[in-house]
Amino acid sequence: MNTPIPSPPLTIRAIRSVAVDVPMRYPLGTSAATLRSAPLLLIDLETEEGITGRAYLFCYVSAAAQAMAAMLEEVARTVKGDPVAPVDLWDKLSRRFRLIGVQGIVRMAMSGLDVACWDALAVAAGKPLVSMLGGDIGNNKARPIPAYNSSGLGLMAPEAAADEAEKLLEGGFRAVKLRLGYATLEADLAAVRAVRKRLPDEIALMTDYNQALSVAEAIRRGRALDDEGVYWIEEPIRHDDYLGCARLSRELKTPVQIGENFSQPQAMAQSLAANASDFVMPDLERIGGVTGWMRATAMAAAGGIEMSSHLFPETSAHLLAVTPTRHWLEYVDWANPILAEPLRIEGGNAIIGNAPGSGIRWNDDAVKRYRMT
Ligand code: SMN
Ligand code: MG
Repeated sequence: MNTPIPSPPLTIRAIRSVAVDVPMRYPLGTSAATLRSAPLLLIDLETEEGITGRAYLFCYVSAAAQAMAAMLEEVARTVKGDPVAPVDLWDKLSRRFRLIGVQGIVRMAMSGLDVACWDALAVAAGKPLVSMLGGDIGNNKARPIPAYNSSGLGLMAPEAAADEAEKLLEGGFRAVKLRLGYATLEADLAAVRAVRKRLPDEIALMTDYNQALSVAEAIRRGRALDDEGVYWIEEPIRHDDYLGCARLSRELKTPVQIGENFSQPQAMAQSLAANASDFVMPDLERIGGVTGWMRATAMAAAGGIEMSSHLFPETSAHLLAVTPTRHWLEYVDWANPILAEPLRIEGGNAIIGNAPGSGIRWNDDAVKRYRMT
């Protein structure tokens, strides 16, 4: 009989964070704001045992990075000396932050800790994160993780969008996402038609309104898009108007996609109960890290609803590999400059490496270069 060698439990010593602002290759105009750089908060979870867990948060606006770092310091004070047990830590922190509310940047800081904890556990076990969660890398050949390139295709002139769409297919992608929400339906149609015309028919074209429309306008524009070869219409209206989304899902032929704004799995439960969308796409830092994602996968699987990821392609690839109803990985190259080894895409699919953990390690020179002052 083999005698198992117990690995020591990990204990939280400190959480360090560094804010960086990484220029984007393609500026991203959305119906809400234009992003020219990606403000990221890089997290190192240090343990007494010498193992480090890593994660990053997407801050959306650079001013938020400081606030998120401050929240993370409060998280660190709350969990210092605790075992690296992410489910228990989520519980403890939910209690600690009940008065301010586990939402907004509070829940983002908690998610950052959660992702770093899971990374540390996997690194300590010497296994890729997917294996820690009960999956097998080998299976990804039999059932790949298709990725769409979302690194660009903001609001811009139709022919410029078509040019950029072609560039985004480099590297073998078979799907891209176009941002919509121009001033008029005609302008939306012009962008979709220019891109669709330039792309081979078998390339999927997702679209994203970033909550720009009223319900009535979304029905009008959605009907017009129904015959334009669009794969999904994302966040056409306010993200939390589940009844409105349900009406759109019923009335439009094109699938409605929502989920990046689900705040913890509870929001996704409410959305599913309302039949708000055809597909879901939770976001790692809003759903509650790896712990929240795994709870969300159970609901999607029980409801038989296809589940994609939002941002964070490196960790999300591991998570989709253990998501029974896995659909598309959203690929963005925004963190690539500060990563020692960016996520690989081959033949349009995400490739999970054999490195222990999520595979996130920093390119220290680039971190120095892009550090916020
Ligand atoms: C998005 C995400 C993050 C920043 C800008 C735009 C968009 C998406 O909603 O789903 O990619
Ligand atoms: Mg979106």
